[in-house]
Amino acid sequence: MKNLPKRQQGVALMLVIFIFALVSILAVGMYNRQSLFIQTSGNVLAQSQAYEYAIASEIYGRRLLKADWDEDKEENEFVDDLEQTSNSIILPVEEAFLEAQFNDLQGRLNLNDLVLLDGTANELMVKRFKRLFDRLSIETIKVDVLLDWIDDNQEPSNIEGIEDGEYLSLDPPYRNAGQPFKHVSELLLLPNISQADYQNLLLHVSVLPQGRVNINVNTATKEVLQSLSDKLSDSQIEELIGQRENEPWKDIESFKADPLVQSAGIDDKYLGVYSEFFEIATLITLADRKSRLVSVIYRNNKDGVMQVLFRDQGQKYLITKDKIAL
Ligand SMILES: [Ca+2]
Ligand SMILES: [Ca+2]
Repeated sequence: MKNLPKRQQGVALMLVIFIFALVSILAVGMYNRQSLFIQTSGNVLAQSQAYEYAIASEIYGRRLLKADWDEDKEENEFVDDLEQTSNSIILPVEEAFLEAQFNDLQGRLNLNDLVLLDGTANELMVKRFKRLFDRLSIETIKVDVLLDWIDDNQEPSNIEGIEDGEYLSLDPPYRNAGQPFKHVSELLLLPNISQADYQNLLLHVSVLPQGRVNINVNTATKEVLQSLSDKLSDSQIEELIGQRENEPWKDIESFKADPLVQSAGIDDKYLGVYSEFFEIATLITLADRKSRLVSVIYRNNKDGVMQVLFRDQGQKYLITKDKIAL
């Protein structure tokens, strides 16, 4: 540049600075895109890794259910109690932290059993649900509203029921289902239900096939047991629970023969001592992210064969039981 006049040297310098600036802008742009790409790939990788851990937890859970069935088969005594399902487990795994619990879905009241297969109200179950709602102090939703949600007629049940007429006057308007519940979160579609009542109910109600599932008295929650009669006091319920912890009922006859059950006048209809529907709920924490999976498992009591009925990654309140470390 020595031989160039001063003016031209200045132009060349400006050009160099301009090119340098341009290259820097491009480089920063490329760097940003690259880091975003690396972060996105990292997220996707962590997500699928967490999902694989959750699936592994489900498979392990299914093995436990099978082993449990095999044992019952050997003894020819099909009984499911709370022994294996009363706690949640925590387990550190490579790079992640796993929390999981079993839920016996037959320890809860099946929403779909509010209605019989012929479409009419199941009065015994309606009574049980009303007692459960009283027991849990559920105020923002009425049992009759649930009943009308499922039945496929348009006549409101009793005084508190509501049908399409009410739903269509809501903003936005919609219709009720007129069919069995498909998922427990449908409860949130019922007008005015509070989040607190919903969460409270989640632990005591289930969504299972209509007209074929018994309530397992060995795994029923305290509130569900109490819903079987209005003659059971708190202390009597505690006594019953203490008894079943010592020795679960082997069949429904021995449950019926219990003096406490007799004095409470419990109707043994839709009651049983074993379960076929379970939930395996898993929460994985990996790289500061939470990944959730709830698998609903059907274990056929006749042959022990298992089916995953569905998998749900959208549930929030998964781990509810006391934790034990493995
Ligand atoms: Ca109705
Ligand atoms: Ca209806």
